[in-house]
Parts: sequence; structure tokens; C-alpha cells
Amino acid sequence: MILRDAVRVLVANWDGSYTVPSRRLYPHQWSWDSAFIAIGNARWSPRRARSELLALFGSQWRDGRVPHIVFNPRVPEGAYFPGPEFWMVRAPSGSATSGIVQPPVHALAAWQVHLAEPDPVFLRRLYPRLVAQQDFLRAARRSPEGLISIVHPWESGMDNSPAWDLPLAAVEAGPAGVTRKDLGHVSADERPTDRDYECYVALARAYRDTGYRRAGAFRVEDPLFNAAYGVAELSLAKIAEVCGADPEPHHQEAAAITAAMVEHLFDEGLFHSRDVLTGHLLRSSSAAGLVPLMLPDLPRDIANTLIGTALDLFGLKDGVLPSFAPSAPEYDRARYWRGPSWINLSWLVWQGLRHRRADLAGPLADGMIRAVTESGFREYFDPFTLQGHGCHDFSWSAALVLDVAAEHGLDGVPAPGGQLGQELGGLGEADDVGDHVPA
Ligand code: 2M8
Repeated sequence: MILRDAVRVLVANWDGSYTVPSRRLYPHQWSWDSAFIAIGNARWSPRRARSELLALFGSQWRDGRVPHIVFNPRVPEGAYFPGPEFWMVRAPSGSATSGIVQPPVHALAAWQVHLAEPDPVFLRRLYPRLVAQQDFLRAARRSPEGLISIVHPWESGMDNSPAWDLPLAAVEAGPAGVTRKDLGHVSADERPTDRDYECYVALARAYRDTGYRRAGAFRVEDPLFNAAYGVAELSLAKIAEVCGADPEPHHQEAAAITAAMVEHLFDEGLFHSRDVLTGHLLRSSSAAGLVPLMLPDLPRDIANTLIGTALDLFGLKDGVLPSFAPSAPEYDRARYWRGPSWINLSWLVWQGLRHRRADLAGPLADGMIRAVTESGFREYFDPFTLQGHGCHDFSWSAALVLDVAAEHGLDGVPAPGGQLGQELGGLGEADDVGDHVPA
């Protein structure tokens, strides 16, 4: 039942060639959401999954960047802030987009989509674009230490994480003329504050005013983003083999970023962000610091230490992962990225645990399924009561649970692996995908 409901959410949020994260709160295409959505859609409609990624990369910029939002021209400007009139930029495709990026989880998604239904033509189409995405990050964002930086909290995907409090305190926000649309859909105590929004807008405006070339007052190397970059290289190595390209440079790049992260971002049992402007580590208790578990070549002692932190600081043994350690003073169980449990973050850490600690990966998978079963496909969840927060019918909560069910099983019934076609009784494929799917 829960799987059919998940598909219903994804069908309701489908826009002809991609899926909106949420009909009302996020009514356009978001970059890393689409990667997670493709991973889930691959389990029941690989065609939609391929379309999702191809649609997003259709609005890639010439410099290789994949914008964090691709705006739907049919949605009124006032439906989301900041919209196209704020960003003032178009991709070569003609679509209005934002000018910042999000964690590069797309090569991983492309590979998972291929595994669910092998399609070398799809991979050959996407491979050069995925390489260009990484090229952009290397060219525009790599520090002498070999790490990739983000220039806006929105680029982390964990926008309102307490890890950004210190660098944001130094941002001069001023009266930003912010017209918040989010508070029309979600209660204010579950969203960022006005001061946070003023900083977000000031930073985005400053970056925009340099033609999206020079970072302003926020420049940070984040462990989740860098781990995603490394995992992307490993996925590209596999994709390269299918496409007849050389996988070796991708292996080397993954090894290099893993080493740089261990050298510069690991401290006291957890990976942390580094403030490029001050050179200081931003020590915090963010679960972003556990995501490097996804890197298979992480030294074993570091991985074991991280797992210890996951248990002691984040209470992982109970099967639910908060986004910020509950014992930390900044922790807030209901507010956006400041403590609640998110399905995508849990899924990333689950990927890192599956081949290391099946005894911990299993309960985490059960925890994700329990959250949506008890509270619906909410955007985020209280890590203790599983009460839902944020918007309803949130796409990646639905999508990733389909992936978890396919790999881990549901209610004690073993995982089918591959696609969930039979379990869903053809629900998905019977649905008309529409004419807009990129050929
Ligand atoms: C949230 O971010 C957007 C800005 O990009 C917002 O608050 O308006 C974050 O949770 C982000 O990670 C996510 O991609 C986006 C859409 O779900 O919403």
C-alpha cells in the first residue's frame, strides 16, 4: 500500500518530463531532488527516471554548471521566491534558471537508473554532460587543497544547517526586500528565519551581480558536497566503461578527493565544513559529516570512527538519523535542516552503511519506511516521534522509499531487487507518461 501511495505522489507531482518536489512549496524542477526522484522512479518507471535526468541536463549551462532550479514558464512568477525575475538568467535551452548548483548526486542517479533497466544509449547521452558538471566544479570551485567549495547555503542542499550559522553571521544582509512565499505553505517555526532569508538573498544577489562568477562572503567546503563529488567520479568510472571511455581518470579523481577530505575536513570523529575565507574548520554536529561513509576507499579506521559517532552522537542504532545531533545546543527537532530527519540524508548514509554494517543499515532502512508509513510523505520528520513537518506529498520522500523497499524489502518480505513492477501491479507503466519526455 505504502509503495502504491508513493507512486501516486510521484504521478501527482509529474510535470510532463520531470517531477516537482512539491506542488505548492517547490513548483519547479530542482537539481538534486531530480536525482533522488530518478533513483526512485527507476524502480517502477525507468522511462520517467531517464526523462527526469535528461530534462534537468537539458538546461545545463555552457560552462557545465547544472542550475539548482529550472523554472517552469507556466508557473506564475509569484508562486516561488526567488523566481526568474530575481535570478535574471537563462540556460542555452532558453529556460530561466537559478545560477547556483546543488550536490552532484546525478551521476550516481544515472548509474542506478541504468542498473534498474540497462540503457547504454541513455548513458552515452548523459555521460559528457555529467563530465561537464564535474569539470565546472573543478574549474570554478576547487581550492589549492583539492576540495570543492559552495558559495551559498542553498548549494549545500541543507540550507539552514547550524553549520552555516558562523559564516552567515559575517554576512551583511541589510533590508533585502524579501517576499517570502514559503510561509504561505508551511508554519514559520518549521522554516528558516527572516534573517536567514535576508542572508540567502543578499548572497545570491551578490553572486548574480558578478555574472555568477565570483563568490561573495560565503565560501565553504562541505563534506556532503565533496563526498557527492567523489561518488560521482566513481559512478562516472562505471558509466565510462559502458560508454567505451577510460574509467581511470575518474578513479584517480575519486581517490584524490577522498584523501583531501580526510586530510582537511576530518576532526574529532566527524567530517566538518571548512571556511575557505578564514581557513578555519567549522566544527559542528551536522549529519552531513557522516555522508563520506559513501566513499568506498575511506580508510577503515576513519570509517569505523565515523560509525561510532553515528551511534553515539546521532543515535543511529534506533534507525532514525537526525540532520543535527540532538545533544547540540543549536538542535531544533522541527525546524527545516536544524535537526529533523530527512529521507534523502538518511538514504545517503544508508548507502554508506550497506556494505560496511548491514546490522545498522537494516534498521535505518526500516526507520525510513516507518517514517512515511506513520506520517505520510512529509518533507521532514521529528527524529524521535516521527511526526511529519514541512510540506506534504514531498517527492524525494516518496521516491527514495521505493528504492529502499526494492533493496531492503518491506514488512519482512524480502527485497525483489531490480524494479518493483509486480508489487505495483503495473500502476506506473499503465499511466500515460505524456509527450514531453525527451527522446
Ligand atoms: C529546499 O531549498 C529551497 C531552496 O533551494 C527552498 O527552501 O526554497 C532544500 O531542502 C533543498 O535541499 C531542496 O532541494 C529544495 C527543494 O526540495 O528545498
